Amino acid sequence: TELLQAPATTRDGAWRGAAEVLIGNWTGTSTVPSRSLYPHQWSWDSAFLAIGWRHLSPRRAQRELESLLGAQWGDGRVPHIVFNPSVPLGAYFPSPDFWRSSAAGAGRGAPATVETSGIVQPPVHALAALLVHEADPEISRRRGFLTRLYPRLARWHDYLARRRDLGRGGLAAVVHPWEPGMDNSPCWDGPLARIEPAEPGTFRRADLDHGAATDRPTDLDYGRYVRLAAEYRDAGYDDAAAPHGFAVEDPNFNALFIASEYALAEIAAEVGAAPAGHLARAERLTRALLDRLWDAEAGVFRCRDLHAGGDGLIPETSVAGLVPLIVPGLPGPVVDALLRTLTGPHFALGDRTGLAPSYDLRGHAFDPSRYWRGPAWFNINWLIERGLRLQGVPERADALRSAFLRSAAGSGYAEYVDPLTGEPRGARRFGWTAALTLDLLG
Ligand code: 9WN
Repeated sequence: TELLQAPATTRDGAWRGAAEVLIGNWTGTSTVPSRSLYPHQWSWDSAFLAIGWRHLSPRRAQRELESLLGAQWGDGRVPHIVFNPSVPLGAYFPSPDFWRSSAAGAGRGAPATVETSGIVQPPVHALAALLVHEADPEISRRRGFLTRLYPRLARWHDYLARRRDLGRGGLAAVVHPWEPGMDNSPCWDGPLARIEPAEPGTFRRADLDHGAATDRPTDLDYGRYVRLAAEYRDAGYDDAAAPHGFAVEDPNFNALFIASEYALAEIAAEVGAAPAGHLARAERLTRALLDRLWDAEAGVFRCRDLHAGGDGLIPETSVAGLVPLIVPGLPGPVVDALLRTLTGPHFALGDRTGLAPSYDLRGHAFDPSRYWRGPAWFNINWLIERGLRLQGVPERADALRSAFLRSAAGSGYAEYVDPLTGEPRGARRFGWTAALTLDLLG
């Protein structure tokens, strides 16, 4: 019964549609992003899914995060995919026989009984855990939810801080384009150009069985993704030993790290641990984000290529550079500049669909249908909505919330939409689109 307590309002249609998607994508211990395209458990998807589930079933929301954190490696990393053993190997590429986590990752403490990938995704989990707890503190306390999760979340953040500060400037670096979650962002074109693609005949893309080739990354991108992942695997997923031909500091990844570190401080206080270390780390990360990635002239945070010469700042304007709006305590001029960029000609928030595109509308690589090279994504728009509230512009947040709800329900809970026309793209009945709809409906 807990599952179907719909609010008795005219918003029922959207609420029911979104609830049906979550229920349909639930496997018993977690939720697939899509039954067709992504039939396993993904890391940052799970965090967003839990944020939605808390409105339907706080228990399932907790299970979602517990099952993900249950596949954590001994070194603290939370893998970007946890594979469902009952799904055929050919349903998704790269499959467990590519990653070989239990064997190749044994030295890093990969689980022996569940197969996972060996890379990570943005750390949204502590933020999600706190929001799930707040939805029903009583069930959460009774189940010892935060008490059990806190040490795992703390080790996850320690992994990022200790093993992934490859630039030695205080931020966490990503070592594969799948890690920031924006696979084919134009930001990676420069760093990826140095990577020799894997031979085309050596792997088979399963994504093209379900998705239109023009909406997905290219074969050349995939060749490079495969090469980088294989090299990391062949180094035993050891961050100190791997060649890391791709190493980038991403503002979206690090902004989420900061927001989650603040959440971890609150979680620590709830479970009787010390919050001070988490607060101090969140402040240090914020200073590093400003020092290393802020481009005052452009009014946006940039990605930094750790293998490039000069300052390494990548001259592409991605929505990743606006997500730091979710970071508390940014200097006023930085917030003002971010708001100007968001509403100006490059992102035009409020125009057309009302959603923020994933990449500069005027950028040379802008493509309204190809994945992270232009389309509007719902998780990112949810983060920006949250950022607008945090930064004290509730009218803008309200408008974005309405645009989100209209597009999400109107697109059949699409994975992403054309930011100019609102046309649905990618998978339908997509997990986080539905989950975050529930969250915005409240
Ligand atoms: C690779 C599951 C994931 C999201 C990512 C999105 C996409 C995978 C893919 O799907 O990536 O991890 O096969 O394209 O880019 O953000 O977590 O929804």
